[in-house]
Amino acid sequence: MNIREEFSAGIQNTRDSLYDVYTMDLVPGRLVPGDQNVKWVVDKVSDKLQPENKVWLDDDNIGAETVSMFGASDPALGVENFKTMFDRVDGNMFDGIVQEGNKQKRIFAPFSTYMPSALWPWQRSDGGRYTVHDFAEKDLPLSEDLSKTVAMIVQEDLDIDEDGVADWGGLPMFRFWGDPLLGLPTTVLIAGLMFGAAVTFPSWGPIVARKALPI
Ligand SMILES: [Ca+2]
Repeated sequence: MNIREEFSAGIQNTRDSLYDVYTMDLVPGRLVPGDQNVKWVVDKVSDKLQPENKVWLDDDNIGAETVSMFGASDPALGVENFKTMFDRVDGNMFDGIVQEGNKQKRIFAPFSTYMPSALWPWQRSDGGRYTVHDFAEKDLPLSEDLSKTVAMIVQEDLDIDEDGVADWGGLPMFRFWGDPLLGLPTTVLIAGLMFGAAVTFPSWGPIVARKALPI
């Protein structure tokens, strides 16, 4: 069993244990009347503590869909490139909003929006760019009961695309950490390359400098 399988098995065990506790019968007559369990209590409380409906909205005018690499003969070249896109959105680090009642909260999305396609490791099954908006609507790997409990504890509406299943984008502060999380692999890669270049610089720097400079 490799480390990844061990990790998956550990998570599965934890989830199973949580579910066992969740559905375990309480002792009748002490805390609650009859044969009831934690789930029953949670259902009672959650009915009283329904969080406000939350909706995730992408901004059609700010689009990661437009980040692509064009060949010199591509008719799109000159129509939209990195610079024109930056100009168009005015260097905006946000894309879309989360609507919660009357409140609107902006979604932090610089990596999904600006990272060049060649460096972006995420792709949708239809070949499109997988952004923080796709990630937000991805279902959480939790049972319906556990999702309900988590929603009650964090006081958040977890089902942001309103299909009846809790989503990653419903988790607290996801609008801030979802996009950086997607950008992490590329950030680590670039940081590693820069570190490698820096530590090996003494061996190749002077050679390049001698070749490049007229001295
Ligand atoms: Ca959902």
